Amino acid sequence: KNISVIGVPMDLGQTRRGVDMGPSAIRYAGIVERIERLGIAVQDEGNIQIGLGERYHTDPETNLKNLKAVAKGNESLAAKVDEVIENGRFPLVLGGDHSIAIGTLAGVAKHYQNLGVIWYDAHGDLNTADTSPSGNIHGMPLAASLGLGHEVLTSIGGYSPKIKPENIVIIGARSLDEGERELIKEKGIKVYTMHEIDRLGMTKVMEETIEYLKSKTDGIHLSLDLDGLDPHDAPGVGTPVIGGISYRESHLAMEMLAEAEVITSAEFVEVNPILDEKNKTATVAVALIGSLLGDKLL
Ligand code: DIR
Ligand code: MN
Ligand code: MN
Ligand code: MN
Repeated sequence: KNISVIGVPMDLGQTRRGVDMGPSAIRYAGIVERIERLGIAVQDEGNIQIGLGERYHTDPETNLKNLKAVAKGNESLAAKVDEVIENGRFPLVLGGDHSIAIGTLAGVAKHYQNLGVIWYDAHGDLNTADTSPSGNIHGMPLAASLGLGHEVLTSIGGYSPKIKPENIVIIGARSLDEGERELIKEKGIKVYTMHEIDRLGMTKVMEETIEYLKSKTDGIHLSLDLDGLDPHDAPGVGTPVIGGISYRESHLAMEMLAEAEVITSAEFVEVNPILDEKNKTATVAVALIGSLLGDKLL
């Protein structure tokens, strides 16, 4: 399938500067060339425009940071992703902070009855304005896509909800807020924490994940937050958490998804070259995308 790369220089979903340069860093690390080397046709669609307005504005009523600007960027992204899929192409979205998953999913989910989502992340991203300790919208995209939280976020793309709790698998969780834990239990969301990854091994985790989603979904979106990986392998992220998934395990996960031929859209987020070591994290992102798209040594 032909791939469209969409850059989203969004940094307003959190407060650390530099993650808006994530798409540039991933391009610099050779994403387009990597995909071309696989013999796959790829088009770089450029970046979604993200406004500078309202930077550092906290809504006094809801405690949400930069709500309007985050919502506006996500509306543009949703429209672009929708157009790409409409044209029969595979959207590969490059962040930017994880708040952009709201727009990506808004553009993707309207094309599916039962979209599955693999959320590869140290965090649950299941906060709402009421439960968030930070007010940062990058901690809320999975909740917003479930239809939970501020209406400005849940209504992006003009419909809600985008996804169902039983079609989600979270992989790599090791930092969850109280409200997120309650929501996971209440909705019965499937989560492989680092504990399960250690105990079962990544092979079993991915076999189970694919088995769990494959039968009941008509497409699967991969939302990969680079902080799902251990900071040793992916140091260029805004909210690193020790004890994460290794580079090797992540490669294996991507290769198993490629073999199963189940992924219909993907995004790689939270690459922050300012916090990185010689663009290591963007380079890891490119390598993982290569494996996800079927790269094999032999
Ligand atoms: C935290 C951090 N749970 C929050 N979330 C992050 O602010 O809601 N998500 N870093 O990727
Ligand atoms: Mn995240
Ligand atoms: Mn995260
Ligand atoms: Mn490999």
